[in-house]
Amino acid sequence: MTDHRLAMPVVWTKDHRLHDPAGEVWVGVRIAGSEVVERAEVIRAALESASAPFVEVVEHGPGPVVQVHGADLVDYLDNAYAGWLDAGLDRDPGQNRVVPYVFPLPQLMGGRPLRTPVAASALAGCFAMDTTTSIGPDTYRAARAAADAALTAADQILAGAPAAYAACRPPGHHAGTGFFGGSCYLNNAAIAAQWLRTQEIGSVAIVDLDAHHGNGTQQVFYDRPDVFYGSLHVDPGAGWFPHFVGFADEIGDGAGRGSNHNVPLAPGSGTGPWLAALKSLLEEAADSNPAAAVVSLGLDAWKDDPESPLQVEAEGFSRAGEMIADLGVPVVFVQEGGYDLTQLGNLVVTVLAGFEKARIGR
Ligand code: SP5
Ligand code: ZN
Repeated sequence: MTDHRLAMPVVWTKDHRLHDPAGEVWVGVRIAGSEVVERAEVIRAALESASAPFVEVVEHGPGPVVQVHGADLVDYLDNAYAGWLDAGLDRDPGQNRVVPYVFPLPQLMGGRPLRTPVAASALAGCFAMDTTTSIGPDTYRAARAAADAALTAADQILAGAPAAYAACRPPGHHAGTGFFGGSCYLNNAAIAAQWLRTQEIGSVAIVDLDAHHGNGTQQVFYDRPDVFYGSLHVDPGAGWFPHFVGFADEIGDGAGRGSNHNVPLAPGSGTGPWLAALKSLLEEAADSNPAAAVVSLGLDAWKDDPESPLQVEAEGFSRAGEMIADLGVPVVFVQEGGYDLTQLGNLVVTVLAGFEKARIGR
């Protein structure tokens, strides 16, 4: 643990507590799950220990959210739990969270337009990419608070801060324009990046350090040249979430061709290969000539994280912060995954401290 005192503004909200997934349904079984309330609490404790200046969350309303997500997804997230209760599914069969069971796969639909299903149980499958990302009574309010935290951090750099951190929970990078999943509901990093764009800041580079590929962020910006997306993550082709997306040949489409860069890493990869991949991503990000960067700060590449087989050590996270500083542009750090509750807070501070130490004297 570092003794560095953090200077950058940090945004944290107690409203994350409104979202308690109560475990996750994985391979049909409700398991404890890793995306727990305590995650944001250990992060807060570590930021306090590092004397970081806390900034109040500013509500931005739904406007910046629907710049990224379809109104149908946003309405669904807002109303899904009420619809679930109306259908009585909490009493029979006794499921107190929204969990999908049937999915309108493209090959099922045969190109026909999706009809909105009457059953609440079926509606969930129109928006969810997996069964693990349950919706509870106030999940939507917590997700909106997380987006507001990211937006508030973005406002800090617009006001001249060299960097700001948002302790977003639930995380966001798996959620796309019209779907949610992977413990994510609204894509906080994408919402912050798009917000920076609408404030006429010039192009934005998103660098995603989470151990999993940010399939949602990639999808949101896939055909756009004005927002670069780069991610290093455990190889989905080696059997890891999100399984279907995150391969090296996904380079963007149309005008966005060349603005997407994935570096899949073999399970077991440690600090050396992880930093080498980050270096190449940051070089590509710099080539896009960004005016600002958004870092999707997952800490689950940590060697003891229960959700990823990557083996990155603490020094790697410190060095990552330094390398991000070398981009030389303002940075919004947005919290994503990270599930080792004993180290998560320390690792967040390690990255941010690495960044600040490298920026001293600039
Ligand atoms: C934000 C983020 O890091 N999302 C990652 C979600 C990955 N979820 C995959 C679910 C796999 C179930 N995990 C079982 C772990 C047993 N140790
Ligand atoms: Zn992750």
